Amino acid sequence: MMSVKKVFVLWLTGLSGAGKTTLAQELQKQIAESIILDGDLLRSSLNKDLGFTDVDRVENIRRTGAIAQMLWAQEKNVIVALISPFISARAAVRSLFPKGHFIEIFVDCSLAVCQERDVKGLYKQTISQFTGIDSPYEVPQNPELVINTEKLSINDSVQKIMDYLKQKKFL
Ligand code: ADX
Repeated sequence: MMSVKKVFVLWLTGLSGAGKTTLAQELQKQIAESIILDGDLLRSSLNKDLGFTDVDRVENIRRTGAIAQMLWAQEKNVIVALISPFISARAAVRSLFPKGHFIEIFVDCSLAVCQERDVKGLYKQTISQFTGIDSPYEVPQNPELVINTEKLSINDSVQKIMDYLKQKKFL
């Protein structure tokens, strides 16, 4: 029988400003052998050639999923912080992993609060094809976890994810 790896992918999806990067960085401090794949960073390097059309976003998600798969196959825990707005593109990435190892986490925060936080000052600009404004965000229908960052502190959010990983015997 093929041995089942004890490593996992945490796929954080949600609007810009929902808290994906912050959560990823806090999780990384607590999870050994973990690597972050962050949308903003990838877009400044590997995915520099991509924009924000639907087609480009699907390609962005596909590439990020491919790297995640490669790292996971080499026994790394992968923490992905990517808007990844499309259900079908996320499902395609999920299909690269054995059941249970791809953990989709909806980082839930209303557009109003993301706009109010406006961490990167992007909402106050008028950027076309912006997720949640004039580009769709498809809410996960059946994610492993929902983390509502309007209601939970960063610590409590991280704890909820760590508890899930312990419950599933990953940690
Ligand atoms: S994704 O939709 O293709 O998954 P990704 O997570 O890589 O997006 O990149 C999102 C980041 O790009 C945002 O956090 C923001 O900093 C920046 N950005 C620039 N333009 C847009 C836009 N039109 N929509 C969303 N994010 C944008």
